[in-house]
Amino acid sequence: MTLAIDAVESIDASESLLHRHPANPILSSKDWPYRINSVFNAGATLLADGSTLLLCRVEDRRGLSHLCAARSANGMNGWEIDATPTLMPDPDKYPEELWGIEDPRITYVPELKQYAVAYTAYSKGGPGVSLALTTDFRTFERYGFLMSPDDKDAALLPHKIDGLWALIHRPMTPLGAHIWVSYSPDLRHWGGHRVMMLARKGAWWDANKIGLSSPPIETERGWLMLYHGVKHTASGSLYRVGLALFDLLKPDVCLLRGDSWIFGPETDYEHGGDVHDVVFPCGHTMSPDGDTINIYYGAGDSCVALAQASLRSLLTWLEHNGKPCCVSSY
Ligand code: BMA
Repeated sequence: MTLAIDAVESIDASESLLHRHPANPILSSKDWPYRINSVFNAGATLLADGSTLLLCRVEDRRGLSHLCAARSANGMNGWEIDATPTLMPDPDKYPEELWGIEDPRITYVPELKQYAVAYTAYSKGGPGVSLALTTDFRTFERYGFLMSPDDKDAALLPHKIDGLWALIHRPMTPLGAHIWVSYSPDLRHWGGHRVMMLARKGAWWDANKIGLSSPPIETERGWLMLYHGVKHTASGSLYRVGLALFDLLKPDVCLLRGDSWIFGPETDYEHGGDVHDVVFPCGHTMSPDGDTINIYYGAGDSCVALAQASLRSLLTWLEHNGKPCCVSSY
C-alpha cells in the first residue's frame, strides 16, 4: 500500500518539473517577416555573445518545410527573425531534400569550432537524417544523407567517444521505432549501430514509437535525454516527453528510464494547431546559473513554446523514479 502511494506521489511530482513560460507561444506565424503556414520544432543554441539562436522549422503554404533562424538576447522575447529562409531545401544538389527539411537539432562541437545541425530531409523514399555544419547560421556546409529512410530525430554528440563521432537517431524497423546510436570516424561513414532504448508496447505512453527530443545533456551522472513517446489513440497520435539517462562512455547503455511522462499537451496551443496534442522539443539552452534549462518545443505543429526546468530536479526525479532498462536482444 505504502509503495503504491509513493508511486502516485512521485508521478504527481513530475507535473511541476517543466514550467511553461507565461508568454507562450513565444513564436508563431504572425511574427514571421514573410508569409508562412506555421513555425514549430526549433533547434536551439547559445551563440558566442550569450544570445539565443533558434533554428525553426517553417512550413510554407505549399506544405514543405525549410529552416529559418530567430535570434534573441534573452531567449524569451525580442526575436529578430531572418528576413528570408536561412536554409532552404536544395533538391537539385541534394535530391533527398525534395519534400523539405525539418526538425533540426543543434550541437556545438568544440573540436570543430562549428555547430552541427542534424535535420530530417524528406526524400521521395521517406524521411532520412542529414547533417550540415556552420559557424554563423548564415552559410552551411552540407554533408547530405547520413542515414537513409526511414530515419529521423537525430543529434550529434558534442565530442568523440573512443575516437569516434556518435550520432543518435531513430530508424523505423519492422519491429518498431526505437532510438539508436551510430559511430563515425569522419562524420561521413557510419557504423557500429547499437540500440539505445526500445519503445515499449501495449498501452504505455511511449509504446511503438519513441525518438530523441533535444540533444542529450552531458552531466556527471550520464547523458540526460529528453525523448518523445507517441501513443496512438482513437483520436490520433498523442506526443509526450519522458526522461532517460545513458552511460557517458557507452551511450547505448541505458542507466535509468522514467516510467511516466514528464510533459504532455495541456494548453490550448498544445491541444490545438495543425496537429492536435503535440509537444515536440528539438532544442534547449542552459541559463547562466548552470541549472535552468530552457526547453524549446513545437506545440501542435503550429508554434514554438518555451518551458523551463531545473537540471538538478530532472536528475533527482530520474534517480527516484527511473529504473535501469536493458536492451537484451534486438
Ligand atoms: C513527427 C515529426 C514531427 C511532428 C510530429 C507531430 O513524426 O514529423 O515533425 O511534429 O510528427 O506531427
